[in-house]
Amino acid sequence: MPDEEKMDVPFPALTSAQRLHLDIYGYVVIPETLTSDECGILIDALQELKRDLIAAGRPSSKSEDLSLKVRGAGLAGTKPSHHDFMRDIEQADPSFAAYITHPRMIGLAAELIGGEVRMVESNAHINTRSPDWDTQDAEAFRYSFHRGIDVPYGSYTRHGLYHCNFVKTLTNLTELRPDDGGTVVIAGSHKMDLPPEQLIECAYQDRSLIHQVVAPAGSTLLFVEPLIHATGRLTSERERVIIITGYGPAQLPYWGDGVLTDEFRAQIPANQHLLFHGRQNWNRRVHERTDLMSAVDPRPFELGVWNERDSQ
Ligand SMILES: O=C(O)CCC(=O)C(=O)O
Repeated sequence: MPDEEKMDVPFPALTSAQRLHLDIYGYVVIPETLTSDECGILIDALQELKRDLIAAGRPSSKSEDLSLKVRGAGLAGTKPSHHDFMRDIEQADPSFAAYITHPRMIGLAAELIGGEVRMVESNAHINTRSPDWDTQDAEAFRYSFHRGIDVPYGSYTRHGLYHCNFVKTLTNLTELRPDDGGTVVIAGSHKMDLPPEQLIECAYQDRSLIHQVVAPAGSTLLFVEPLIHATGRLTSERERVIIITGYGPAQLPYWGDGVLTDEFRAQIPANQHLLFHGRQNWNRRVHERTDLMSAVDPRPFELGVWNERDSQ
């Protein structure tokens, strides 16, 4: 691929300690990936999208009638809820495309995927506590635990380091204190090729196996999808706002329900073709970290303007 078609992304994107944390637990929280101003821009745009989706009658992201959707996006749940899961948001606001194309996010995903990446889904959640939160028994609470890909198909190890073909960057746009419902994970489950029901049952027997994200606004939860995970239990009066991109190897398909408009397609620069369109080819063009102790590429990157990114 000519250099002008390659984006400038950090490599390695993780410090050695972050990489080790990811390998052991299946996730790591990266601080300060976005500034508070950048979080504010994304929150405003997500709140606007949420208002517009409600005004449009809560269209399903699965609707085949694209005219019902709002700027390409829809909702996972069409009934009024304390938890709005907005799907296929990639075209709904330029700041969402800026998040997807953020070089640090792509670098984080690419390091775990072990080569070129494409966007496979683009989502956001805005949630408050459930109406029955105060009658729930915290000790007996059950999360909606799930994993996005199974362990043997989704993972491989090379140079002693874990890699995965389905990775998410989930950025906390609001501060998450312990009662703010940060994402929960069953730590280390990304390497356990066992029925998820068994792993979940064991985690409820020993809840220290369940780790919850408690982190400032502007931090990113990087995790691999064989890791069993769920939305946490929110009991505070605060609203949680998160934005997520799913990334995969360039030859896997996009699996959201969004359809890029001609207008959006026309704005995709050469160095983002792979990210938005992938490549139909057997060669995934491996680029792996070979040493845990390799120095991180620490360059700062901005949310910026999505289609004005530097090439390599
Ligand atoms: O709401 C959350 O924190 C979890 C999101 C999630 O389950 C996912 O992206 O697969």
